[in-house]
Amino acid sequence: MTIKWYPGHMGKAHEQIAELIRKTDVIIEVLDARLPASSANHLLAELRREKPCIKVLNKNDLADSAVTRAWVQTFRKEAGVRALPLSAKQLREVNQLTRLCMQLAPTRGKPGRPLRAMVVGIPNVGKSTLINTLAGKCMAKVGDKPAITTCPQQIDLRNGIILSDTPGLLWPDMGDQVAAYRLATSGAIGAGALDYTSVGLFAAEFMMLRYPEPLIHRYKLSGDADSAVDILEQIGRRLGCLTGGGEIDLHRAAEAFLRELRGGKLGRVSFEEPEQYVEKTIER
Ligand SMILES: Nc1nc2c(ncn2[C@@H]2O[C@H](COP(=O)(O)OP(=O)(O)OP(=O)(O)O)[C@@H](O)[C@H]2O)c(=O)[nH]1
Ligand SMILES: [Mg+2]
Repeated sequence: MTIKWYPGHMGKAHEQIAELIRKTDVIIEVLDARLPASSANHLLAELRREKPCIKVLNKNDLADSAVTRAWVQTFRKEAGVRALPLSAKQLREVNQLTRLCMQLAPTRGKPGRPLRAMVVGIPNVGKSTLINTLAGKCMAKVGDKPAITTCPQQIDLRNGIILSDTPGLLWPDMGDQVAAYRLATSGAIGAGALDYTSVGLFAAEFMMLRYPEPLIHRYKLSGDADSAVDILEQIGRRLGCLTGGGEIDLHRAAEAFLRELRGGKLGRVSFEEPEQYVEKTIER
């Protein structure tokens, strides 16, 4: 099934971000550390132009640390870009952002000349969580599903920095369906726009190829699981996802499996690596 999700508030958010960006000194683009290429929004890259940018690789607690290190090296080669892996709930890690913002806009952050930073990124990536950690209190609404924030909000950190929280933004045409499936696996796409079974099969196949040990270990998979359907069926059996008639309910199995994968129950996982990104860019 083709994944496409661009609810009405996103078109409006795109216009609002375009307007706000003109008065912004530093852009904090929040990426998902597990899929830094697929979670990068080309619409935001176009809006950003030459503005200094910090690429935050968030949810780093869930990502494969060796792969994150490779991504950081890749992003550091981009002009005007700083890359910072972190977990938005960890104050010590998040505090590095304040210092980086000041470095990137040294004439700002003074009385009468606040530094204006805008936090942008795809839905459910942790933008509002990051802002709440920086603010030291719950200023922005947070939730474990996409499209929690639906209009921009300004938050004065009272340290010379004014932050804008913005709604998660995707793009109308999801031509790259591998990227769309990675986004869906991570939880960035609204549940109503998803066929859970297809996404669960995609994720099961990926895990079997890239991280087979935690998958086999957690669900005690038998050796005859040689297709994605077999794997998801075995997972469904283990997790007790059965229909009234005792058959395996693949939809429920996919939902339960994705919940576990997203919650880190299968260990730290990255869905893409920089070499794949470079190859893909060259192909285009
Ligand atoms: N494990 C982990 N979870 C995180 C992290 N940051 C945020 N989350 C969780 O991700 C979910 C989404 O967080 P939000 O801050 O609402 O995300 P958002 O980017 O503001 O989402 P929208 O407003 O919908 O665009 C919440 O359940 C957070 O607790 C992180 O670094 N690690
Ligand atoms: Mg939000």
